[in-house]
Amino acid sequence: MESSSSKMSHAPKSNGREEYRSDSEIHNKLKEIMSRVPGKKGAAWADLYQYEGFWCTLAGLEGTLRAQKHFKPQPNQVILSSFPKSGTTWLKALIFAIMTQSHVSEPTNPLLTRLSHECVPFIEVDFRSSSPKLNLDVPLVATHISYTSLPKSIIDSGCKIVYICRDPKDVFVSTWHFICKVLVNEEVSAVEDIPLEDAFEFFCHGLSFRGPDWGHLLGYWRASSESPERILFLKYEDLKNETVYWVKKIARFIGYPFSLEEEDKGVMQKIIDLCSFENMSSLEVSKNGMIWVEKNGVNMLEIKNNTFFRKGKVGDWKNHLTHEMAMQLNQIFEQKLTGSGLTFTVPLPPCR
Ligand code: PAP
Repeated sequence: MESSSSKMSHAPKSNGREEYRSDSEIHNKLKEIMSRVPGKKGAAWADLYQYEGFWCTLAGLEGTLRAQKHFKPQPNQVILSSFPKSGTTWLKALIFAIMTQSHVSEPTNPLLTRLSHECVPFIEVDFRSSSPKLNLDVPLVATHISYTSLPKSIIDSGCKIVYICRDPKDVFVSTWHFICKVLVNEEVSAVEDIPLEDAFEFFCHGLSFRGPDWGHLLGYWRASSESPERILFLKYEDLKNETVYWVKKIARFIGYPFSLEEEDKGVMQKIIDLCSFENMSSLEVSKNGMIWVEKNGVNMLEIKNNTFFRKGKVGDWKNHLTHEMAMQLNQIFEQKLTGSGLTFTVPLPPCR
């Protein structure tokens, strides 16, 4: 053990990041992270550890390191990236449908019977498994990994990345509901439930899964500003308000533009309707299906698919956060994003 650990500390560096040549080096790195950094529960469903400036569960970290080592993008690979609870489920469905648009009206369309998370794998989840099952038919994968920690193979390949972010107030509220629902599915729920106020404080300190949110979106924002032809930066609110415009833009960006004929046939509108919150959340698979995710090295977590469909609205934070909480989060983000050119400009309603 000691000798491989010392080998690991001499692992070659690439762009300042250690590269792990074997699974045992990854294992040792995880042990080092666990021992060096105190795990913190934070606004999450499991303990969080810090790696390259971001908080993550142990399972997520293992997947990240494995993806860094093993993931090789296909030619024409498209990567969907997001901070958790920013619109991933929706964007996965939209891009999957765009890339398979000729099947949009077919009853065998996978999106009708499978959650979009099953159609479009997360690389960090897939590479935790001993037999990764990436769908090679559609070169689309997703990730919650920060830009800093993306596999170097993705950066070097120059493949297209579509990033989605969301008003952090709605991200927080969505995250908190998700944690509560996930915990309710577990037997320990009653003991581990996190009060909204506590989760909020954690979130404001960046302590959430893949947090801090501001660091995550700034990483992609800056990379997108430097290489707009490689990274398309979207906001959930824009996609909600101007869906047609953004779906067209996404399709063109990833190299699957709608032809005039397809537009005339209403293919784009069919995709939008198929992936709408109303349609997706009412599908049998969304209402009654479930997926399993790995919680840590030994346990599996059962998540009901309906957990991924709550309200799907812009501004639901108003029903959960006080004016002071909203101000606090706004101020944190304003300060963190200063000078970046990125804003979340939705003004707060007057204090009641
Ligand atoms: P993930 O990071 O766990 O994959 P993600 O899909 O990014 O979650 O976020 C879930 C949010 O997207 C939920 O928001 P809410 O809690 O504020 O309601 C969910 O309702 C919303 N969502 C899921 N599907 C859609 C959709 N088709 N259209 C719009 N919003 C959606």
